[in-house]
Amino acid sequence: MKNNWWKESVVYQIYPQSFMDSNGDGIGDFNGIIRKLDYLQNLGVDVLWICPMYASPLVDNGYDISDYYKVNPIFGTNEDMEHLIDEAQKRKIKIILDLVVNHCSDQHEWFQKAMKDPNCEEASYFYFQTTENDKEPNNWRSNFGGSVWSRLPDGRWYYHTFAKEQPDLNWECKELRQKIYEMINWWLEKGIAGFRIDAITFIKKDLSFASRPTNDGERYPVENLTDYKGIGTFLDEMKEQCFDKYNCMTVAEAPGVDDAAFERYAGKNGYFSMIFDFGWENMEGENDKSSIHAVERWKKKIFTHVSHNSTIGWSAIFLENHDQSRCLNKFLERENISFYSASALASIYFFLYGTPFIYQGQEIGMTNVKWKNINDMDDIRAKRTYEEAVGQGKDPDEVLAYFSELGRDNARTPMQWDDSESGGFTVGKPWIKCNDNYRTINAQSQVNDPNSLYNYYKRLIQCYHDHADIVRQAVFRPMYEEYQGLIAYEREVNGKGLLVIVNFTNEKLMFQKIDQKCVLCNYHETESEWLQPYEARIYSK
Ligand code: TEU
Ligand code: CA
Repeated sequence: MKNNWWKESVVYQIYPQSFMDSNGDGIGDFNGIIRKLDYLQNLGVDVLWICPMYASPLVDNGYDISDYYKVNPIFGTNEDMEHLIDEAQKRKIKIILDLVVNHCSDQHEWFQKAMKDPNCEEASYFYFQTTENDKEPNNWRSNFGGSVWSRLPDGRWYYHTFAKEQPDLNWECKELRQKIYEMINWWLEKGIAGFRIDAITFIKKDLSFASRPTNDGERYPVENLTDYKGIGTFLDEMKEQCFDKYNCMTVAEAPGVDDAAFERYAGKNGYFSMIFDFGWENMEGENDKSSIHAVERWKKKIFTHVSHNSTIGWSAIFLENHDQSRCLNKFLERENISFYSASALASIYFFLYGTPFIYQGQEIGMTNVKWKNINDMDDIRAKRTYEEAVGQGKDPDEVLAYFSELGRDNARTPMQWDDSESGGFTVGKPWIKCNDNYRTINAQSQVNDPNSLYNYYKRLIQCYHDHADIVRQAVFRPMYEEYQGLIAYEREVNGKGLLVIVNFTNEKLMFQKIDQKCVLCNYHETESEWLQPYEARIYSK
C-alpha cells in the first residue's frame, strides 16, 4: 500500500563535496556525513537528498556521471555508502539520491565506445549528426553557453543540453532506457528511499532538430525546449518499470512545467511524487527587496502558484539549493539580514503546501560570499558563461557582479560547523574557499542556544510533524491579503488548521488580535496587536 510518507517528511539536501571532510583532503565524504548524522537527527529531518556521489570527472561537480554503479572514490567506497544508508536508517533517516539521466559524462564507457565506433550499439545511446558543409547542425544554445553541438575528431557532431563533457542520452533508444531502469532498480534494491531527478524535462527532443528563429543571429536557448511533446511516454514507462514497484519518493527538477502541465507531473497520477516549485524562487529584478512593492510582488507570485498547485498535486517547496544563491541574500537586503528575518523566511515557506526542503547551511543562516575574482569560483556554468559573455564584449566586472550575486558557488562553499580554521569542515585545504564569516555563523554556536536560527528550524520541523494530518491534506488559503508587507495564509481541514502570519518588512505593523493558540513565534512577546519587524507567528486551531 502506498502511504505517501513523503507528505509528512522534511528533506535536508546535502552537497557531499562541501558538507564534512573526514580525512583531511579538503573534500567532503561519506564518513563526514556519518559523523554529522546526530546533528541531523537532532534537527529532526526525515530524509537526506545527497547530490551526485557517483563516479565522475567532476566537470559539473558530479552531474557528469561516468559510472552509475560506482561511487566517486573522493567520497569513499560503495561500502562506506552502504554504511551511511545503515547508520541513517538507525536514526530513522531515509536517503534519496540524485538521478541524472538526461546526460552522462563523456568519460562514461558508453560514450567512449560510441566515439570509437559509429556502428556500435552504444552509438545509438547518444544523438549524433553529420553535416555536409561542416556547419553546426542547428542554432540552439546550451544551458552552459555555446552550441548544444560539439564535434568529434571524425567529424560527427553530438548533442549536449549542458556542457560538452555531458553528452545527452538518447531516450528514443529502447535498449538505453532498459539500462537506465535496471540501474534505478539496482539502487532502490540497495535500500534508498527514492530519487531527486535531474533536469528531467529535457529528455525528449524535437527530433527535427531544426534551427529556430532568433534576433540578430543569436542562438536559440535550449531551455525553451523543455517538456517537449511525447515526453510522457518515457516518464510513464520509467514510473511503471521502476518507481511504482517501490514505495519510493520521487522529486523531479522539472524546469518548464507550466500550470497546465503540473498535473501530468505531480498530480495524483503524475509521473513523480512531486516537483520543485520554481514559481517564486527569487526576487530577481527587484532593486530594493525590502520595499513593500517588492514584497507584495513576491507574495503574489507565491500565492498564485501555491493556490493553483495545491488543488492539483504536490510540490517540493524550498528556499535554497545547490544551484542558487543563499536565501538570505535572495530575499533580503544585506542590512536586514538577522535572526528575525531569517526565521521569518523559514516560517513563510514551511507550511505552504508540499514537502519542505532545507539546503545545508540554510538552518544556520549561511550567506553569499563576496567573490572578487572569477578564478575563485569553481562552477562550470559561471566560468563558461563568463568566457562567452566577455568574448562578446560584455564588461567583465558586470559579469562577475552577476555571478557574485546569483552564482551557484554561493551555495557550494563548505558547511560552517564551528569557528576553527575553515569552519571545522576540514583540517586540510578546502576544495573551494570557505566563507570568511564562519567565525560568527556556525553550527556549534547555535545548537545549544535556544534562541538560534538552528533551534527555530528545529521547532518548525517539530511543528510540521505535530500537524502531520494538516500538512498532508489541508486546503491552502491566502489570508489578510490587504495588509501590505504581511504574508499570511491558512491551512485548514475539517475545522482544524494552522495560520501563518509573517510581517516581512523591517517596520512595525499594526495588526489585530487573533483568537487562536500561538504554537510558534520568533519573538518572545506574542500578545501584542502590533507585529514587530520580521515577526512570524504560527497559530493552530
Ligand atoms: O540543473 C538543471 C539546470 O540548470 C536547468 O534546469 C536550469 O534550471 C534551466 O535550464 C533554467 O535555465 C541541474 C542541476 O541541478 C545542476 O546542478 C546541473 O548542473 C545540471 O542539472 C546539469 O546536470
Ligand atoms: Ca575527504
